[in-house]
Amino acid sequence: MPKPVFILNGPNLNLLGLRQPEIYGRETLEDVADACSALAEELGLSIRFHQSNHEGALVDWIHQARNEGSGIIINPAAYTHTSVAILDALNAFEGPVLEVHISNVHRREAFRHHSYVSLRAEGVIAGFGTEGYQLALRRMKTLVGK
Ligand code: CA2
Repeated sequence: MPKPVFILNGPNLNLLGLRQPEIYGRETLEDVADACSALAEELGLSIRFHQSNHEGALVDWIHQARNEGSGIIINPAAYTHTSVAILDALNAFEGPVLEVHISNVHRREAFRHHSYVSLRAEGVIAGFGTEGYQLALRRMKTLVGK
């Protein structure tokens, strides 16, 4: 089995399913983690699923993935649009990076249309709801699972 895929989630995603269901749906982050674990098992992958409201914690997990991870799936949430620190950390990671957004950021405010992380990501999924995480995991299997 390859090294685990790190699935990283940024600020406020701990509120998933509890607020703004019209934008982010009714599934909780725990539901998303469970669905990812089940799919990972089916695909013969392992995952490490994390969420933090703190930029530095996300940077630390990306550093950890440099030795311990095969790929990174990241929903950086609001840090998508602001964080050079997360981009720099991802640039120091050698494996594939996939960016996920639950909502279609391009249909929303102009400040959500730019992503620092997209400068590094092999692919971006936006607007597929929480199903986007599973689509990203299937793509990650293609990229790391051979
Ligand atoms: O669509 C996405 O996944 C986003 O990354 C979510 C971020 C937003 O800043 C990005 O522009 C797009 C916001 C995450 C906040 O999540 C909440 C979930 C439920 C209730 C409140 C916030």
